[in-house]
Amino acid sequence: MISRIDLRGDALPTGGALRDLLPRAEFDVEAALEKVRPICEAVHHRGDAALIEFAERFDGVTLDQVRVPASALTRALDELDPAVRAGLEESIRRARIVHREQRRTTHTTQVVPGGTVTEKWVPVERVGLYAPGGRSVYPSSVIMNAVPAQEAGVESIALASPPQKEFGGLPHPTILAACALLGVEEVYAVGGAQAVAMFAYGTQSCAPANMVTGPGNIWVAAAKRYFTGRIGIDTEAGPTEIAVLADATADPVHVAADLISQAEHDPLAAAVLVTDSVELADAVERELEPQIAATKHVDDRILPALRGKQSAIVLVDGVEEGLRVVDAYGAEHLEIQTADAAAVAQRVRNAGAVFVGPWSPVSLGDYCAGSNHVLPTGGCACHSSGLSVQSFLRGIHIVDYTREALAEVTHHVVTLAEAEDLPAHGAAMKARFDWKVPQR
Ligand code: HSO
Ligand code: ZN
Repeated sequence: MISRIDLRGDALPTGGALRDLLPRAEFDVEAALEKVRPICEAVHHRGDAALIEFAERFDGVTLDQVRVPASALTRALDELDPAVRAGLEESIRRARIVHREQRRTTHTTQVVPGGTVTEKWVPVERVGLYAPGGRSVYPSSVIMNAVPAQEAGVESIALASPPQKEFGGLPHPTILAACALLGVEEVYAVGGAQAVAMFAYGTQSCAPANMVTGPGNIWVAAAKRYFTGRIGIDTEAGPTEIAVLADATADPVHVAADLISQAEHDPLAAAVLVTDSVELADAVERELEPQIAATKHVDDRILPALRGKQSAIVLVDGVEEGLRVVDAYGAEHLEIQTADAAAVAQRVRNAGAVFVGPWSPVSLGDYCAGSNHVLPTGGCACHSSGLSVQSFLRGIHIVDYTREALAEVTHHVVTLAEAEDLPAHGAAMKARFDWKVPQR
């Protein structure tokens, strides 16, 4: 069902060599780039008309406008199952508690007497959020994108989600209801790469955005890469990953359930168990079968995900070695199911988010922990963080020196400018002091 990689015995290799021994899905965004280029160009040149054409071609719906009317949002909220509404409200409430505390305050540093640098945190002006349709209709992801943008103070937030044939060309009603709960009023029935292009270029009905975030399929990821440099993006979201670092104290029922929970997302999803206990590995494998038999999405997602080369049980000599393995892997989600899990979790360097002990499963983080579930995948956790208020802020340095403070440092600037063969830089300093370097 799930392959084993035995790293016991010999000393573990380091760095890239260790990473090469670990499983990972291929997610070739580069190959998709060629296909999204004409889509992006069409949106650039023909705006809404191109979006309407793509809705016909890719989503099988005929739209006369891409903007979703306010009445559709209100209706979706009115018709939302009250229990789902309560769950979404609790998810929003907890996410707000955490993200509100991520706000940054302006800070002024006095570098020298009369010389200050202030770092001012300014939200991005306009953000486009993407919510996928089809297999992954996740109102929870609308929350995870909108809440940090709102708490950062982003003034203009728009959302795009694919038009759905069965809902008369509107995005999925739970996506619309989530928007209504969050107060996101500007919504477009546009999916895929064309949604990213709409936000990047702007069209007749949608103003351009400075940034696009939100998960999507490979076409959305490719479009984000296409526009990198022109607009801001979150990290490219690849298939979901869960790694579990467990020892003999872990409960195999929990471990199996958690591996299956993320395998449920996608046939390319990765589930990796790293353990020093063969007994636990065997018990988890035994446990997978009945649990899978009792769930949904088995043949299309869970089995291909667990059998795929991206998933494995990795056997190691001890928790110490396990830590090195999970650090080399850099999982999107990492669960620590060991004795003294909190202490082990403190030592993790590379992971999108860490879930400590038996009572903090990834599913909690997906919906209601207060943490964000938009996290780096594909090993990007080694250099990037998940979505946060910080993602939507820019820190602007405000430099303010007096005449005296400038005079005092001019000789250094002039010398450095000359060393770089940039005499005009030095001249811009001397111009303020009768074209001389002030005496100290
Ligand atoms: N685990 C997914 C997010 C998600 N789970 C949405 C359920 N709904 C990627 O972090
Ligand atoms: Zn999930």
